[in-house]
Amino acid sequence: MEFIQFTFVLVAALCAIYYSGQGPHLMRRLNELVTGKKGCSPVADLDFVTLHYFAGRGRGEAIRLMLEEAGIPYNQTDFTMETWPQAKKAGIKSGIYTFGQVPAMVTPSGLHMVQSQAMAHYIGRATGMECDCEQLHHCEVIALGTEDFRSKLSKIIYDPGFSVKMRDEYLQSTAPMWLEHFEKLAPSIQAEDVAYFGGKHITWVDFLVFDLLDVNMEFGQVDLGRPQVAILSNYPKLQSFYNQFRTRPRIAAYLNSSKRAPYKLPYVPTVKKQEIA
Ligand SMILES: N[C@@H](CCC(=O)N[C@@H](CS)C(=O)NCC(=O)O)C(=O)O
Repeated sequence: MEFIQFTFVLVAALCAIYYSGQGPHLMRRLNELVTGKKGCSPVADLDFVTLHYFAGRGRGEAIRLMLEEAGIPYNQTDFTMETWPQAKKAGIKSGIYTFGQVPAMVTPSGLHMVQSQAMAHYIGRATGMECDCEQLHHCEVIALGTEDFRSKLSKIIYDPGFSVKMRDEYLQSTAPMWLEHFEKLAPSIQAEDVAYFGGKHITWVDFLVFDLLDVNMEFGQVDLGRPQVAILSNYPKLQSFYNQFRTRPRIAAYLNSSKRAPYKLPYVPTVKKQEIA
């Protein structure tokens, strides 16, 4: 009898949850309670990471920032142009470099993976810096948007013919157009509030956006015989996000440490005579 009553109450409760539309919310709370991690589909902790990448910021930097913020110890391969060809061969042979490229991350428990955004997302899931399930599509849109914006800058700076004219065009038209889009997505500014791109708590997409803004800030500041450009000055929400993010204690400690590689352009541009204003 008791069992029948219990079953009846259980079914009634499940129906009530289903029809109230609160199911996903309750599942999230339950998930958080069980795993202690915020966000959709958490995975096991990462206790140590080897980051395979070049000795420079590039696509490794958002990953480093996440590891720093989460307090996960890591070491790095710091490849150079000389050491890379051999490492690439070995990485392809062992299967770690799925597409023959880095960044890649490897853990003592046998996890290995490539693709910087997939890695950032995984670290987010392992550390509670993951978006809520309802926000996941929004986070993916932002992440892929950072990739598209990033590719515009990469296209010019990795061009062996990179010139000051290309830099000017980028800063005058390409970057403002993309920053305008991101300004619309940026969290609102409230003096006391801490704002994030993926919802109410910090997530992996904040690291992708911060790194993207930082790369653009640095690019605008490089001395190429032109006035420097404070690239975020017309975008108050992005500027506020950038400033807030920089002051997170672990992020600030990393940004100010000597272990952070300096910003460097792959090619020093040539100023052609007709480009001198
Ligand atoms: N979509 C990949 C791109 C990886 C990529 O382009 N890696 C470059 C360095 S940033 C690389 O490994 N270059 C050396 C090579 O391809 O041999 C990601 O986001 O991780």
